Amino acid sequence: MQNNIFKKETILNDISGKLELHHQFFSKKYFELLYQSIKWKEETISLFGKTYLQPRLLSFMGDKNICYIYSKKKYEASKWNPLVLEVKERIELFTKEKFNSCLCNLYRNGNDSMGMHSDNEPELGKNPIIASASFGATRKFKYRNEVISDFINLEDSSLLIMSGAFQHNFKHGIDKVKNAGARINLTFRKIL
Ligand SMILES: O=C(O)CCC(=O)C(=O)O
Repeated sequence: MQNNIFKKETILNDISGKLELHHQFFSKKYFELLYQSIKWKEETISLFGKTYLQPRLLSFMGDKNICYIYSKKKYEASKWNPLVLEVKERIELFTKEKFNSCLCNLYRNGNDSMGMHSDNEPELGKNPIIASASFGATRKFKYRNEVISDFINLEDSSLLIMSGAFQHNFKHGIDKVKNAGARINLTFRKIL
């Protein structure tokens, strides 16, 4: 049975973008199951002519023939993991939006991170809605523009919805931190 007792927090809701956080949105079962069942991969990233390993493990999945160009690298979607599909369906029921792909990130510990960036690739459309599900250790989600620099804690089983002009006006990322346990983040996207 789904847990429907969750708390909504509106972090940002104006012309610069919308950020909405739902605490305890998912059942607690997911972290371990996703950790075991997703085929996590090390991926490289090219920066200023040099190639580095990304500081986390990844998996990109989605509907047939979906590809995504992210950090100048093309990812072809693998088949949906049934649990990721279950999470997606729960989000779709709630948001009344449809998603066709998911970028899965595994932060193995506090040394893993994600640099500040915007998800503003043209294939996501003008004001994309991105649904971001977090499982496992709490990590700080930093976001900033020229005026605001703030963070929110993304706890286990929470759902963050980024929408409106957020990707055009803000960068976001996850810094390294001391002594964090593993965390999984699933970001559901609609690739046009
Ligand atoms: O791990 C997170 O919460 C951030 C994920 C993210 O920014 C992304 O996948 O683009």
